[in-house]
Amino acid sequence: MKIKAALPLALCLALCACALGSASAASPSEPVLIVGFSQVGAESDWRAANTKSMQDTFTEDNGYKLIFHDAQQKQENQINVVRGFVQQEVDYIVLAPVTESGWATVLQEAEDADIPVILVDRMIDVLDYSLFTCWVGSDFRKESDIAVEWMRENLGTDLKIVHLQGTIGSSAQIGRTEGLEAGLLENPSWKLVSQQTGEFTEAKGQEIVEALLESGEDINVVFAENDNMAFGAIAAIEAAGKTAGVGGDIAVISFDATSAGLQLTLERKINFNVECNPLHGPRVDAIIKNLEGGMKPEKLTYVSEQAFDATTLTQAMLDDRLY
Ligand code: GZL
Repeated sequence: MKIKAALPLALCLALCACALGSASAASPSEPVLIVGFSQVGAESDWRAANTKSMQDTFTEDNGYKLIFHDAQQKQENQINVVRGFVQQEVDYIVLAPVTESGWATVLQEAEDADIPVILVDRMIDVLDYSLFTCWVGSDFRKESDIAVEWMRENLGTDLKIVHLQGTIGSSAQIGRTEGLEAGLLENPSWKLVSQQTGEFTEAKGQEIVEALLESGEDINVVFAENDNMAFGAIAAIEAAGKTAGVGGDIAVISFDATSAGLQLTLERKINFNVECNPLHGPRVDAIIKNLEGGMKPEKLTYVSEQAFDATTLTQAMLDDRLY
């Protein structure tokens, strides 16, 4: 049963309880909201932390039934599962879009079925913002500008950069690439040795850097658009008998600041790591509870994030972190 979020919460709860009847695991007075979540995949530590945050939040104890789907980084899988959520008449659809384009048709189907769509993490490129209720995620261009400014201040002028891009067409790749490309224009002494996508995976990051080192390319910086590609780059650098990180042959810049990424930053194998916070579960829970209460969420919500310099990072700082 679809209930307009504009109704007072008490009436929503009463109607939900009647509609769900004995099907709900919650007691009759507590509604169970069915949430369909289309996740990008399981390509990185960041993605695993994001999935865990959602699964830890959307539990029956918290009044939800979560239908989780891993799209294995394929947009067609996401479109198909969102269409399935519409047919199942879930109460909410949460979508972490793998790339920005191609969403208008299926989101129109959700809108026609009066099912709110909440976007998390990456953004979509649509003209009509009414196709989604709201978005919560990161400012990827800002993340990249922070990294580039740190490079300018700390790595000097003679930079020979390997750029490991994320999934082409994803907001994280678009924003982080724009930042580096702006930095290359502003710092003409910086040289882009190679720019390739590692699909946010460790294996492809390692493959790219291995091939470049074997070909004798002169490299002194790896700009990896996520931790897992940085992990692969570091493995390749060390396999080639070189050193990565602070005072090493090749400086490494990374994004995500996952626990594994910050451990390598603490070990000074990553010079600088920009956080991209994946803990969207509680944020989406708050949005849904506000919608159920008849409140209208902000259309776009950017999460606040920090950055970590290996030379000032401490174990205590790692101990305090949630992912
Ligand atoms: C960023 C997210 C990216 C991470 C990668 O918000 O979309 O996707 O940076 C992940 O680790 O694969």
